[in-house]
Amino acid sequence: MEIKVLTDILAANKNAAAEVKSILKGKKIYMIDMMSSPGSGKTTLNDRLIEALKKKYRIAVIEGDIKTTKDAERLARHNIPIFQIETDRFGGDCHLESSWIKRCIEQFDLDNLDLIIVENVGNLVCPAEFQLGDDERMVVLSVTEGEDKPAKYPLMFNTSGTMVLNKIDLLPHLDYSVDELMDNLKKVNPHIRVFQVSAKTGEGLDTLVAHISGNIDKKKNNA
Ligand SMILES: Nc1nc2c(ncn2[C@@H]2O[C@H](COP(=O)(O)OP(=O)(O)OP(=O)(O)O)[C@@H](O)[C@H]2O)c(=O)[nH]1
Ligand SMILES: [Mg+2]
Repeated sequence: MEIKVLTDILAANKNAAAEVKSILKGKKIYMIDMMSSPGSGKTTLNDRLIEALKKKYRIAVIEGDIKTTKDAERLARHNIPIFQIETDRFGGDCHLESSWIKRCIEQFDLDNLDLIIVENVGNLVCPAEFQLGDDERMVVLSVTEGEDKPAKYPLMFNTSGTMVLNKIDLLPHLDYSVDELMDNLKKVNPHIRVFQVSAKTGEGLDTLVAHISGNIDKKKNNA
């Protein structure tokens, strides 16, 4: 008997990502893969973004964590479709995989959605390697993590189209150089768009909301 071994897990993930992309293209739904280290503020930012965007757009969320449904519970007040993936049930992976995203989106009412926000597992390494079939890879970095992160974790920053620099309300209390961060970032990815925000105070969020709205509209209007 021949025993078959799945040798290329990234290739399998890529295939499922292409299927997700094709489904979302057919339904003209925009999808964001939001990634960051644990605690950079993804759920806090999501809460703000949903609040601002839900007046105009129909939104669903996929939450990725190793364990607990805490983040899904934090967003439950919005009364939108939310899936929580606990990777602990699939071996405790430190990232989401596209086949899981496919299974989630197949259960959403895709004819009544404009935007899907995926909050990936908090990790600055693994999620970068796994494409999900999204339209926008968004890395969130908070100012308490240091200026060197793009240099130390280049894959995350050079495969993302957008970086959100969060917690800027803390800048007056820190010895932190935004210029130094930008230098490190541009060396790794000169084309990345950057938004400086505070998910706590709301500062800078209007520009980010306008950017996302523009992209949702663009996808809707493309035949
Ligand atoms: N001062 C400040 N605190 C923030 C901001 N955004 C988030 N926080 C705080 O940072 C902590 C972590 O925020 P979360 O939103 O849970 O971070 P997360 O990235 O979703 O965390 P994981 O899902 O565990 O990876 C919480 O105590 C938030 O209140 C911000 O803009 N400014
Ligand atoms: Mg979270």
